[in-house]
Amino acid sequence: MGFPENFLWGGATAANQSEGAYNLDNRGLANVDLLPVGEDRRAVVMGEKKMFHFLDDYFYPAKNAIDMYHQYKEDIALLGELGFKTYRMSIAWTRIFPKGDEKEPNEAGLEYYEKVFKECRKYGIEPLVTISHFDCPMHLVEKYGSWRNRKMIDFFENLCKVVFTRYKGLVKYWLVFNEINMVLHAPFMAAGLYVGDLDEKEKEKVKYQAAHHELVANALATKIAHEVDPENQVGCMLGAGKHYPYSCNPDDVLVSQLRDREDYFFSDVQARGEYPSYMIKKFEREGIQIDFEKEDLELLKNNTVDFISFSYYMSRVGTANPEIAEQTTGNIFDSVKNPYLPSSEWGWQIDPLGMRIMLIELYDRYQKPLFVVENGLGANDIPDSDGNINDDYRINYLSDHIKAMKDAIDLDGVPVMGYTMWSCIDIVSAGSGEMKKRYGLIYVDRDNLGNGTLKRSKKKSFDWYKKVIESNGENL
Ligand code: P53
Repeated sequence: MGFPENFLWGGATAANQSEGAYNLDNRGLANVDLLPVGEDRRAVVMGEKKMFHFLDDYFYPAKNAIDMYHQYKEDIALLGELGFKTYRMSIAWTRIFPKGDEKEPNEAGLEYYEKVFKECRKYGIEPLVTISHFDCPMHLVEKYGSWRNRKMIDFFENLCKVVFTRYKGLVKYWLVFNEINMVLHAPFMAAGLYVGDLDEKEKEKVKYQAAHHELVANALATKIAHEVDPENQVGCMLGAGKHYPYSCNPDDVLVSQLRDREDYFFSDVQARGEYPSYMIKKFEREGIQIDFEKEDLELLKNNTVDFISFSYYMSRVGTANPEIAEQTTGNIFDSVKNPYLPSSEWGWQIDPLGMRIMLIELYDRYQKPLFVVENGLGANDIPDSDGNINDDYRINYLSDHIKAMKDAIDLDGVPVMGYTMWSCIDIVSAGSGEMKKRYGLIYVDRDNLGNGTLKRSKKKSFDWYKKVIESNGENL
C-alpha cells in the first residue's frame, strides 16, 4: 500500500526561469528571454505584441534569473539534502545551438549540462530532462517564423540527436515539449509564434500548424531516443486540469467535455499515435487546412510516448452561459470561477481532489504510467523578523495534493511513476515574470526588479518535504 518503493520524488525547474547567464558561453537569444515583467508581458506572451529585441524601458527577469548557471553546485547540493530521487530541469536550446540552424553544436553549452547531470548523479538524483521548456532560438523566430515552419522539425531533430547521444547513460527520462497544449493559449511564450498581424482564422491555422509540427517533432524525438538508447523513456507533457461543468445542465457538461478535448488533442496524438476524429472534424468544419507530409501519419503512429506526464495546479470550469458566472483571474487558461474552491493570492483555485480526478481520467484514457511533473503553490513569502519563512500554506497545498495522489494509487489503481513539485527553488514566474510569485522550498533573495543578494535559504517546507521523501510519502 502507499507509494511504490522506487517512486521518483523530486522537484522541477526550467532553464530560462532559473539559469540567467543569458549571453554567456555563446548562448543565443531565445523567445523566453524577451518576456518583460509588467503590463505588456501578457501581450508579448500571447504573440500579440511584437518585441523581438530588448527595449530600454523594460526589465527582463530571465536575463539573470536566480543565476543557477553559476550556482548549480550549491543548489543541487540542497536537492541532495532534500533526498531527491529525481530533479526535473530543462536544457536551453540556445546554449546548444545558439542560432538553432547551425550544423555543429556549441561545445560550451553541451559541457555545461554534462556537468549539471553529473552533479545530480553524485547525489543519486536521476535527471528528468525537458528538451524544450517553451524556449526557441530567436534566430529561428525571425528567419523562419518559428514552429509554423516545417523546417523547425529538422532543427529540432538535430538538437535531439546531439542531446541523446551526448547524454547517453547520464539521462534516461525525457520530456520533449513542456505543456505542449500551451501553444494554443500562449503562442509566443510557448512556441515563438508572433500572430499579432493575423486575423482570427489565420491565427487558428498557424497555431494548429505549429502544433502539428511539434507533434511530428515529438514523434521523431521519441524514435531517436529509443534508437540511441533503448533504456530511454520519453513522456508527453500536458498542461492539465479538468473542466468541471458549472452545473448539471447538459449544456454545461458538453461545453466542459469539449474544452477538455482541446487539451487532450495533444496527448491523444502523442499517446495513441493518431489524430482524433474530433480534430479532423473541427479542421473540416472551420476550414483549417493543415499541411501534412505523407510520412507524418506513420511516424506518429509508430512512435508514441512511454509515459504521460502533466502539470496540475488547478481544475477549471466550463459553462454554456459564461455571462452568468464570474471569471477567474491570473491564469493563461481562462476559466469560470468555481464557487466551491478557495484561491491562491494569484487567483488560482486550489483543488487537491481535482488531482485525483485528473489521474483517474488520464489513466482511463491512455493506460500508460503517469508522472506528475509540476504541482505547487505560488505565494508571496515574507520572511519573519528572524528571516524564517513559515510557509504552512505551501505545506498544506503540497500535502493535500500528495494525499490525493496517494488515493489515486491506493484506491483507484492508477500507476504513478513520480512527483516533481514546482518549483524546488524560487524562480521567475513564467506567467507573470514576477519573482515574488514564489513556489520554492528554498527561498532566493531577489525581487521583481532584480534587486537582492541571491542568497538561498531553506523555508519550513524544506524540512517537511525532506521527511515526506524519507518516509516515502507516509509522513505527510
Ligand atoms: P507561473 C500558467 C501560465 C504559465 C505557465 O506558472 C504555466 C501555467 C500553468 O499551467 O505552466 C507552468 O510561473 C509552466 C512553468 C510555470 C508554472 O506553470 O505562471 O510549465 O514554466 O512556471 C507556474 O505561476
